[in-house]
Amino acid sequence: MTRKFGKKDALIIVDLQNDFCEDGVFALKGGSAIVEPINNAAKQFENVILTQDWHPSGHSSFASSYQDKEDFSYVEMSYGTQPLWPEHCVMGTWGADFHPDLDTTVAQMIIRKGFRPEIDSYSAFFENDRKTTTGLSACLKEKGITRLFFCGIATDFCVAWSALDSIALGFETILFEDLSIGIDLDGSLDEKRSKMKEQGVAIEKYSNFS
Ligand code: VGL
Ligand code: ZN
Repeated sequence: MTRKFGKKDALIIVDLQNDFCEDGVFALKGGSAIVEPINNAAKQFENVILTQDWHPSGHSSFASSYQDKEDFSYVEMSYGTQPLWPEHCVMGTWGADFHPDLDTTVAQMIIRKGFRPEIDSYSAFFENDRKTTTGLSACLKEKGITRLFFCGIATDFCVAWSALDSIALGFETILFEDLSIGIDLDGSLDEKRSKMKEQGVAIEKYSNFS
């Protein structure tokens, strides 16, 4: 079989998990709709990597871990301002599982993130303190992978943070925006889209990409 993408390319499918899709706590619209197109795209890649948001219960990014905080409010952490989320992707629960229709068999690697209680982790490369590494960059570089394509959830959080780190780490970086959906908290979608463009992330439609 000839694939569209080569040895130096990888598709990184971010957080395509139940809690971000229609039946989960975030209940984002459009989660289920991107699963089949992502499965088809993944068949065109030799290198496919999944990320999985994977929190212990009582995680510091959950509003419920504080006395008087509401979902989608903010708190100051040692590493900066952190939005507080509903309890989601608790390790080992249904919400943390990948969407049941996602073809996970093609993935070479699953990067779990957010498992340290005191620190959130959006990017596939670094936790939110921007220092603790997941090891993904070294792993990709050792394999000779130079071009990374991102899709999944959420465009304005885990996907954007991953794509921005990817560019900063020297990978050619492409976002498939038609294979991604966002949360859009207080204008975060526009903000992250501009930032990605400014930093050199190519924002493309998989359906047009050749
Ligand atoms: C995400 C908020 C909290 C994401 C993860 O996958 O974008 N967003 N945890
Ligand atoms: Zn999370």
